Amino acid sequence: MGGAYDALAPDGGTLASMSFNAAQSWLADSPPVAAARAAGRPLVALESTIIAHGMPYPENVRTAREVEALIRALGAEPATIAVIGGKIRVGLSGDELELLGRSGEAAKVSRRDLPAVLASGGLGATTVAGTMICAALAGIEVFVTGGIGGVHRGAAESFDISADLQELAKTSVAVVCAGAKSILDIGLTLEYLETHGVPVLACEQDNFAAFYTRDSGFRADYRIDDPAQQARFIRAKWDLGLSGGVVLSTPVPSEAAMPREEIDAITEQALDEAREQGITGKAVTPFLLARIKALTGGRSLATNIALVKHNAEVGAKLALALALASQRRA
Ligand code: PSU
Ligand code: MN
Repeated sequence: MGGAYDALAPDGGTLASMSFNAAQSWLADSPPVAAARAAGRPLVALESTIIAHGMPYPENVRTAREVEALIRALGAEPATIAVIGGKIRVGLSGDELELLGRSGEAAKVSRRDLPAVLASGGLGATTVAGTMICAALAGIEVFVTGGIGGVHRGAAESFDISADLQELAKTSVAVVCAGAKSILDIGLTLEYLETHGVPVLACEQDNFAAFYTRDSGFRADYRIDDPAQQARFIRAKWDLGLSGGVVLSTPVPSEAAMPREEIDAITEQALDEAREQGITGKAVTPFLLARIKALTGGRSLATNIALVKHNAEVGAKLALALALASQRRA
């Protein structure tokens, strides 16, 4: 920003700095997150849709706490993000996790929904897109989730493409995930990311992961196993001003993966049911997740928990490596 816009800002600041400060008035760090910042400890963002809409109570809250503990044990500080009482909360207390996990009333908050839930003072669980926006505003570079949203099967008709992909195209946060679920068209999801210049990195294997199973059948763009090298890749991108996200895919641990044929059949059935019942819009993904959970007799939940924990370890190591890379340069 500059030129004529400068005249609009008080105190000689630019309009850009003014809007940054205005954004900060909507954010609130938890005491542990504030302490980590003061101590220079790296932060790892976590989403809350997975807690409010992705898993049942009480496993959701227990998992959220265990994931936070894993990140802390590796020397980073977890910052679970949600909208509560008119603020974007960066880091949640045990009571706040409990509220999100059991109220059943949290809105699913993507880019479109963030102003509505903030302005109304309501309760909101942030999606991958919503969490990326909040993480970037909070200065957090690494965000751990389960699976990213993507291009839905049949999107040529339905136009259903997750806002997560648009966000990856523009917001500079590294997103650690176990790939994308096969409820999506994974091939088209990767095409979309390529068009928008979003690099897809894989670690532990060459291929992009498929959430409940390790292998989507599609190659990731680059395989980088070493966190220091992952950090170097990400620094190079952002140093060049190539804004936007980076996807880091890591597969579910073998012992927790589900049999491919079983999950494929169940996914087809859930997709048929969604079509028959006319489910559309933001309800599609939660509907499919809930049906898959029911149709696997809850076994998919154990897989889901295992992959999120594994992602948390990969994300914490990346956050530490990024912090180290910045220190070396300073
Ligand atoms: N994929 C999963 N589990 C999830 C989600 C996606 O395997 O819980 C959630 C994430 O919060 C993601 C959102 O950002 O669903 C995508 O929803 P939609 O397809 O409506 O954009
Ligand atoms: Mn959608």
